Amino acid sequence: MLQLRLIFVFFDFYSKDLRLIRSQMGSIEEDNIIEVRGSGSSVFGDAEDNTINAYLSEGNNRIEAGTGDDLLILGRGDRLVGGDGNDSFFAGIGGDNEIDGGAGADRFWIATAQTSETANTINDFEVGIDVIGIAGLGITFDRLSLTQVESDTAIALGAQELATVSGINSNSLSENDFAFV
Ligand SMILES: [Ca+2]
Ligand SMILES: [Ca+2]
Ligand SMILES: [Ca+2]
Ligand SMILES: [Ca+2]
Repeated sequence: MLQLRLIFVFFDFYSKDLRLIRSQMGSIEEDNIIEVRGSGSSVFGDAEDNTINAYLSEGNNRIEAGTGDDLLILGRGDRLVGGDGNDSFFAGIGGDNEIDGGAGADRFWIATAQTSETANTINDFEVGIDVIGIAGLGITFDRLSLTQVESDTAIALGAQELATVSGINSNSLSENDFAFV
């Protein structure tokens, strides 16, 4: 119960604009919430729809959500794998996470009302299947800059780098690959 409340407080704190996300979360049973703290842990979800909260992580954790439509709240400096299913990742304050969505239509919320201190990296973005989300910033696609950096695309808002999309040419990303709430 405490963990569930923590997540709700997290989203309330972040933005009233996240009502949609919060209402989706209301259906998640509290015994499916896994909290990740500290560093150096390996954490595994199961075949159910898990909520994994790494907001208080101190880095170097490996988190695998497994099969199911999982929801992962990112902390700082972790490796996260969504696995099969339509998974959602929510960036927190820290950033510097390395993310694999895995199979399925995954949503990478790279900004949630505020931006991470360090850009997160998306390893396996699939154009036309996965979506990059910007929540609660009140901006539209034309405010973002997409810059080719070697074989990757860096997504920035002004001077603030939000995410690196590995192995994706900046020309192959368009507004269709983004969601704004
Ligand atoms: Ca799972
Ligand atoms: Ca999954
Ligand atoms: Ca997935
Ligand atoms: Ca995917």
